[in-house]
Amino acid sequence: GSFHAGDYGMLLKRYTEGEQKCLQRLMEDSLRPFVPGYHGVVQRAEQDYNMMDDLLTHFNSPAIMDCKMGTRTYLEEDLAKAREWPQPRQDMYEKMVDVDPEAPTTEERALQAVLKTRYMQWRETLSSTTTLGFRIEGLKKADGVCNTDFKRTKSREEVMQALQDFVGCNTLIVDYRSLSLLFQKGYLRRMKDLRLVLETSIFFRTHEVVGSSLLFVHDSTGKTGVWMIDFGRTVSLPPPLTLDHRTPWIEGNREDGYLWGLDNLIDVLTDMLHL
Ligand code: 4IP
Ligand code: MN
Repeated sequence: GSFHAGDYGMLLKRYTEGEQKCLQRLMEDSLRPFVPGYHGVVQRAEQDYNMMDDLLTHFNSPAIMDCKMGTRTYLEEDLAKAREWPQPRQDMYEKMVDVDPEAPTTEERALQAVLKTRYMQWRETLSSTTTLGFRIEGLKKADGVCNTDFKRTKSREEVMQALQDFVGCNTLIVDYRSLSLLFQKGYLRRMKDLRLVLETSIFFRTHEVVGSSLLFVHDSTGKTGVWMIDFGRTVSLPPPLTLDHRTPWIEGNREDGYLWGLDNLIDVLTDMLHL
């Protein structure tokens, strides 16, 4: 994404006002322990950046996984814009045919372009976003090997296999099973803590949270962490509207399926413990 190395322990992300607003509000919310600390705007070479804590600083050669949360990855306002002023995208058409040449409709093929909302919907149904309310976007193992080849990781079994591979990867040093169990238990504890806070957070209740990820980090010392990141597509709701983040989405209700996805992720990881 748009991350750049900052000063030690800090991370700079290309400035957007929307993300700044979210980070500022989150610093005042009960969710604060679950998001990177926000330190304001800095300028580098004429470009503004939001400065936040680099969550990896206190880990040693960490393994990292990014899970995009929710059943919907575009905003309701994007749908409205796409209807009013459709802007077909060639680059997204190309990304689509690279994965599945059969995916475009006849009309899209003629245009050699697709709408962004259509591209996002296609990615949602190809992956586990629609069926489980989250998807694995990418991961990096302790040895530095990256895998972003999860576009078609969809079934519960495929997701479980990828998660198993992720928690089982830091295994060169100590006993394989016990360490990977430690990671799973650490992740489960933290996700359950997060769920409790999400269920009462004022920020969460009053925002449509779309395209946001959970960042999972562990290292060979047995340490684990989970944080909410990426609020570039998180928008506040017009009062008095609130969301429960579990009710299925129908256009107009703004629901994003975030908590339903977290429930499912916790379920999958819990099942893994009992295998
Ligand atoms: C990407 O598609 C992701 O959805 C990006 O979201 C999104 O960035 C890109 O939109 C889109 O092309 P692939 O992952 O299939 O490549 P994220 O940043 O959450 O990864 P936005 O800008 O929506 O955040 P464009 O419009 O930037 O191309
Ligand atoms: Mn983005």
